[in-house]
This record gives sequence, C-alpha cells and structure tokens, in this order.
Amino acid sequence: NAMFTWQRTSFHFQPEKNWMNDPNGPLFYKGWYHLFYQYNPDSAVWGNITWGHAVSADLIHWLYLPIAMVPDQWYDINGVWTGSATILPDGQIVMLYTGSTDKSVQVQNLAYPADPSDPLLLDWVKYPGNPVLVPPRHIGPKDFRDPTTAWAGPDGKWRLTIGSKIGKTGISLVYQTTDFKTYELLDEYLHAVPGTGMWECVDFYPVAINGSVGLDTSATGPGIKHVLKASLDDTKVDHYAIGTYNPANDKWTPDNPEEDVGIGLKWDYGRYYASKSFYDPYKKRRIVWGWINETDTESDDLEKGWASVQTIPRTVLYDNKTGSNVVQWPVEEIESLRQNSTVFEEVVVEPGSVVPLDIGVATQLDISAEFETELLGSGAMEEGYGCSGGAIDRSAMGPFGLLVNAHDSLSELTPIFFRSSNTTKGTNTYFCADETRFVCFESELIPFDCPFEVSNRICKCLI
Ligand code: DQQ
Repeated sequence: NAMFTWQRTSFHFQPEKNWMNDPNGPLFYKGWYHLFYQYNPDSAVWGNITWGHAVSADLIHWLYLPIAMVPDQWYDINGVWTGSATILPDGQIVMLYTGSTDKSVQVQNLAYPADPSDPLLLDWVKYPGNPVLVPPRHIGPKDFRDPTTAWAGPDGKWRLTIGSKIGKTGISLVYQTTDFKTYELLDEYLHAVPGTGMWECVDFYPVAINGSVGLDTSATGPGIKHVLKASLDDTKVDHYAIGTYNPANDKWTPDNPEEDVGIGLKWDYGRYYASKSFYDPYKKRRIVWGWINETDTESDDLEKGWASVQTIPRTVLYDNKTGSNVVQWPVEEIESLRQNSTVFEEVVVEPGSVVPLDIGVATQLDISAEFETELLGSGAMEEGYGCSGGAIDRSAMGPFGLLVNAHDSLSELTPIFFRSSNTTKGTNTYFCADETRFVCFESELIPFDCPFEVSNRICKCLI
C-alpha cells in the first residue's frame, strides 16, 4: 500500500529470508567471526530448525554461507537447537548443541568441523556416538537444553552447564568431561533460583573486576567475578547477576541474593532474548549477541517473508564504578559506518514538548545523544519504574528521548527513551523502547495531537 513498505535492516544481522531466532556457537577462527543461528529455511515462522551460518571480518558486514547443520538424524530430527562452541588450547573446535529427537526428547550432541584448515568452517560432522548426553532421571525430557561454552577447571577437566528446571525452580546442571564424549553429572547445581521456571540459553563467564579487558571463559583467580545469565522461558526475558564462582565445587553465588538471576537485573529492557557471549582472542574482548524477536504478527512475518534480527554485537565489561552490573556497548567496528554527521548542541526540551531535529536526507542514522535532566514535580520516591509503562507514563524526570521512525504528523513513531526515577538507592535510569505506537498501514488513524507526552491516547488503527 501507499504508506508502507517492509524494510530490512542494513547492519543488524538477518538472513536473506525466513525465520531466525537464537544466536548459536559464535566464535573467531582464522581471521573470521562466525555466527550460527536458529534458522527455518522454509518459512518465516519457527520450525524445521537448522543452523544458519554467516561470517564476517568486522562483525558488521556479513557473508551468508550454506546451512551448517540440518535435522537429519534421529537425535535431532525435530530440530538442531541451540548450542555453543568451545575452542580447545590446541585450536580444535568442539560444538555442542541440543537436538530434539524423533520422540521430542532434548539431548546434547557433539559436532566438529570436517576440515579444520577451512577458515570458513563450511562442513560439519556430527559425532557418530551422538547423543553424548540424555536428560538425567530427575529432569523432564523437554527441560534439558542449550549447553554453554565449556571452561577448564584447576584439575584440567572441562565443565559446562545446561539450563533446566525442577518444578518452578530454574536450575543449571554442571557436567565435567575430558573428551566431550563422556560426561559426569555433578550432584549439585551451578545455581538454582526458586520461582524462575525453565532456564534456557544459560551463559556463564568471567569478567575482570578492573573493568578493562574481556576474559577467556576458563579464566579464574583473584580480580575476577562471574556472570550467570539465564533466558527465562516463562517470561521470555534475559536476566543476569554477578557473583563468585568456586572452582573447587563448581558452584556460583550471587553477590547480592536480592538481585539473583531472574529476580534482579535484566540484560536488556527492549526486545531481546537468548543471548550468547564468546571470547574474541583477536581483540581480547567478550562479545554478546542477542536475538531481537518480532513485535509484529505471524501473518505480517509471512507477508514480509522474514522474522527477526540479531542485535549489533556488544562488548561486555564489568562496571567497576557501580560494582553491581555489567556495561555493554556496540563493538567499536560500528564506528567505521559513520560517514556524514550533523551535530546539535544545547537543545532545550521543555516538559511535554517535541523538538524536531533537521538532519537532512538520510537512509541510515546512528544517533549518539547526551541528556541533562531537571527534576519535574515533587521528586518523590518512585520505586518500581521500568520500561513496561511505555513512553506515556510520566515520572519525575521525564521520560525523555528520541522519536525515531516518525511520520511527519507524528501519527506513527517509536520512542527510544530514558526513564529516570528517584529510588531509595539514588537515581535509577532505564533505557527503553516503545513499539506500541505501531505503524498503521491502512492509513485511517484516530487523530491525536500530542503523541509523546501528557496524553494517554495511543495510535490506534481503524482497519
Ligand atoms: N530456542 C531454541 C532452544 C532454546 C530456545 C530452539 C530459546 O534450544 O531453548 O529454537 O529461544
């Protein structure tokens, strides 16, 4: 129709067509960054899950490669699901992934490159002895998935962890192995949090307390904390916490039990799930990928022929200023995309106002913005504010931000905004996006004149 065309992204990774979900097995090998991903080759909805594959020299420009693994064995015929790569000290790559079997049981499988001299890692061999792990007796057959990258313990054995649940308690099982073919399950969990449900796509890695460098997954010792991240199946939110890992008993303890995994920090407050990190030995940093799932409907996805994108990969470091969270930033390579720039300084944004910025003509924008805020209203304590109220709910300091993808009349827009609030622990700021002022493509809009502030009216389509 006249008002609307489906647009693809230019720099967020997405396949040429069809459905994509979790990032899988990211790694750096012989000069190439590899990204595998959950991919349906046949349709723009979830199903027939294979491992799509792409490589990049800079994490920004991607080359599509043939599908790396398809469901063709009894142990993965219902899907080659999420998994992670481990690079052994001699350079060998070990890939572990979840297979959904012919009976829809979740098992773990081993795969490795057919030709390690191939920098593109085009062909993958599934180990003939698969599956290498089946659900332990006390675990549900459909609650056993997404093995992490392995780390080496002080005894030289490898460890990896797999998310699951017991009743409503989210847990992460620990296995030890020397050859990735046979494993020993430890009696104790890496960690467990009641009420958090099934843990998908667990990620577990060290961060340097001085906040300056990324660490390889096996790093331990003084000056190191560990991040434990779980993707909560019940709420589809990635949560993490920072804590201490004890290599002697393979248990992790959160620094602050009140901010434990699943009940405290979210990894991201927008559309984001199933994240996975890897260590980049080339630039000595830890990079995190995340799946940006769709806000639109399945029928829209089918019409446009694709669904979802990956985030721009982000570098992650421990925040040594607060000591309670990580900081993440798009990889530095993104800077290479900046060409022309327009700078606005000292723009005053009065409460309830929208200030247009004339950026001329552009098809892509990378916006870097700094805000100074003034307290509005009483400055009363406002515990509990997050992103969920969208951009309309007012708090003492805003919200404030940028309206992107905005129609001239502001009838359609996406607020990318900050919400600061006064809490007993100081000012708390969330970085949010509000996709609810969705595009109305049958053009007849309920008229409204004040889309960002004050009003509770939102964009409604009369279709
Ligand atoms: N996606 C995969 C699973 C994982 C889920 C299946 C998370 O392995 O638990 O596509 O989005």
